[in-house]
Amino acid sequence: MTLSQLIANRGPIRTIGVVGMGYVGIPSAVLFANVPSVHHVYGFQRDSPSSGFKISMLNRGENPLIGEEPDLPDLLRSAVTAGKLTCTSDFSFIKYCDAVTIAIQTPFADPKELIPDFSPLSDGLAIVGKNLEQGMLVVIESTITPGTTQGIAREILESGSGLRAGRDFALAHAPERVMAGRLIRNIREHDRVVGGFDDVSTKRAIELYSPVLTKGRIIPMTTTAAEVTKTAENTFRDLQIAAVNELALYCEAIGINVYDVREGIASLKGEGITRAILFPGSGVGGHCLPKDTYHLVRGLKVLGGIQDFPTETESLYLVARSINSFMPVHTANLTETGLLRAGKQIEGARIALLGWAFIPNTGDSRNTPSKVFFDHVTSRGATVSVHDPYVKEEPGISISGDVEPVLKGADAVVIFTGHSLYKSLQPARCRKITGARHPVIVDGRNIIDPDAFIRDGWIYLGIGRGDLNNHPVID
Ligand code: SAJ
Repeated sequence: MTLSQLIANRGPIRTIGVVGMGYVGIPSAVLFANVPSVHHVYGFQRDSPSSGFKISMLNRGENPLIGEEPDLPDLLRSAVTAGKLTCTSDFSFIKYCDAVTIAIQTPFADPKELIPDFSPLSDGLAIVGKNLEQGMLVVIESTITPGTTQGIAREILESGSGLRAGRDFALAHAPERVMAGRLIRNIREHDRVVGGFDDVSTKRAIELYSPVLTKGRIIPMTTTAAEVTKTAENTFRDLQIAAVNELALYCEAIGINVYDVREGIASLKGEGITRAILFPGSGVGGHCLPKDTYHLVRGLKVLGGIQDFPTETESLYLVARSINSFMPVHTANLTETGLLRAGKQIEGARIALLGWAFIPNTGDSRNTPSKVFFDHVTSRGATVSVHDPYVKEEPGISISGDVEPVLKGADAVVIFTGHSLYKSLQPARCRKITGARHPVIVDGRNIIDPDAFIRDGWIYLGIGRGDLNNHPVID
């Protein structure tokens, strides 16, 4: 019997399994469960010490994710109340599903070696393989190195089940494109790239995702093209950020204001003209950009492609990564310059670090560049106290939710995250709290008014602010 016949015998997708109750899995499961034609959704979650608590929370209709997620709580409650969503650590229920999606993180064990830590995903694939039945659809939503779906993922599923992709079960990659704070909207409104192992797999995956899309449309392609799309779309964003970060360093070196230049460049408009100039900053964090470039570059090795490329030339994408990874160090260099102008050494200096989250007004601190800065200046002998209005805890680092105790006695104040709260910092009041005659302020996100602080006697330095970084100190 062909795969098409096996799928036809199953009929429409009625029972769905989602493996991994995280930022991607939970909104996915909730949206699938709210599709009228879907009978039941199982949210699969290992009962691990760090995440097992989510199972009972979700079954009570409570959202375990931190931060505001519009629409998610209501959709979750209605799905659970209707009895259409069950979370469980019993993965044997996978065999009752018509389709299973896998949304498990693929972090890098060591980016230097370009080796991702596939163990969590491989474990998830192995469990799905063990419970795989003929005619089922398996979709990987995690961000993966190009070549993974048709490569090791397919091998794990086939060896675990004794079945063959494309013959006995459908296989696809439909990368997630969600951002904390707008999970439901992103899934509904972003276009959905769907890469099938073969046309039958693509068709079945389109049937799975179409009902949850509102504005978004399906973009069908092969699994490898889908894997490259996802990793490249984040690589391109990292590249754009690196381009403006290098421009900021250039403007500092020649004493001009990068924001004047940015405004000038952005003014070039018209059909066919694109200058997506982004914003320079103290670094690039998050669960996407710091790692997806390495996934993309590694894809060439996995797929064994021989790329025609200029000799002795490093990948542009890896150069972009090194520029963005340098920005927290540059922020530390600006801090040291400011301290020297205040007659202080970085060794023994007290630094107030404002902002631990990697994006403004959230508690998400994954791969935060603040940590790179913290480690760098601490290794140079500085004492750092950290404030963040949203991030409550970080292993090994104490974070205060109250800004005044962090400012107290500080020789330098460094703004690392563009939290709105920092826009209202009052120069005179903050300087009084520091107790320093000419405290240093380094603005990593262009969020404060430099003149107000300079007029009050602060030593100001800002990323890209070559026009101000040597300003006279006002007594
Ligand atoms: N950043 C800059 N300058 C910028 C933009 C961002 O320094 O102009 C820094 C941020 O401070 C942060 C990091 O880059 O530390 C990442 O910021 P982000 O806005 O890219 O946030 P992410 O990592 O959550 O990116 C997500 C990605 N979405 C998905 O993977 C589905 C990314 O593809 C999106 O482009 C991005 O959201 C978005 O556009 O909002």
